[in-house]
Amino acid sequence: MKPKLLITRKVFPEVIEALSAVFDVDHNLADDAWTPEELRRRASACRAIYVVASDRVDTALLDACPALVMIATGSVGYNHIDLAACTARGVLVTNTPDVLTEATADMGFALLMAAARRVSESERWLRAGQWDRWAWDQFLGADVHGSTLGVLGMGRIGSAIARRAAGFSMRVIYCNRSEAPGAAALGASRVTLDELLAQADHLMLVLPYSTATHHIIGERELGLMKPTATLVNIARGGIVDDAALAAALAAHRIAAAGLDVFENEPALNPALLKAPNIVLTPHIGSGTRSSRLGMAMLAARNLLALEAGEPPLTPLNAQALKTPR
Ligand code: 8YV
Repeated sequence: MKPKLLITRKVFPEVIEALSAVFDVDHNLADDAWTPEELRRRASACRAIYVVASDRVDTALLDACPALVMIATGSVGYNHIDLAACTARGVLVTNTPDVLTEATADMGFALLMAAARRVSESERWLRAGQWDRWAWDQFLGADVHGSTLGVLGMGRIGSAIARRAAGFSMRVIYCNRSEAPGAAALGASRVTLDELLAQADHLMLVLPYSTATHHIIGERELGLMKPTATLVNIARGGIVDDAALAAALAAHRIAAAGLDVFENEPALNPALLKAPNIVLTPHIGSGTRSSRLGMAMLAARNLLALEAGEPPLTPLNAQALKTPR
């Protein structure tokens, strides 16, 4: 009998095909977002679960799944998973780093350009039929080329953004818990958070979400930014206090924002929808076909490796394999 695998969201057919050769797959073809109760019920007899970032893997789920040995998340972020609880129970967790780095960095730049140059705001105005003449001072934005880019969180995606910034002749500063390897070679210098906020013409958030980074950008931090600055969040909702950001934009305390992630997404703080110069996208940072297929396949290859008795490709808690079950 094949081991049971639950796939919580509809995924590419080639991924299902590869997994079905080894697993008895229960696939959420309807692509409904299950409640935690529904997820627990469906996962209870499973050996492995293939989740996405909107699925919460907590002790209640782990307790409901006595046969569980592995969680593969189709995301690089893993703040939705109680990693310590998984490790304690000997449940291996894998994520999908690297394959989405470049696509997500592209999206960071897309949001930066669109927000700084008021692309969405002016398009909304044009579509509303308000364009009756050209004017010298219409929708003047901020220069991206030659400006100072602040990167909060200089990991793989932050470094990919810094590489792009070189092509725009930008000065790059970053804030990270430690000196980022390779940052100096990219011409990026490390500063404190307050220095980053005060000096950046454009601020890019690329750090993981945790209790330590919850609302790391709030009213105080927005107040330290330049009134001409752009804020871009391609990391996680909750890193920014969305209510404080909407208030800062409405009061022109900063000039613009580009957001791909939100607190409580897919619900949005209604104040963000009313903010003047804001570009909003529905968590599509990694959303190119090659990147999403790469992520989905990497998650699958991790699952297949486990069943083949091979080491996982991208484990988050390899030590779980040693925990007696
Ligand atoms: C995913 C992401 O598309 O990888 C991540 O952490 O945020 C996105 O790239 C999304 O989370 C789907 O699970």
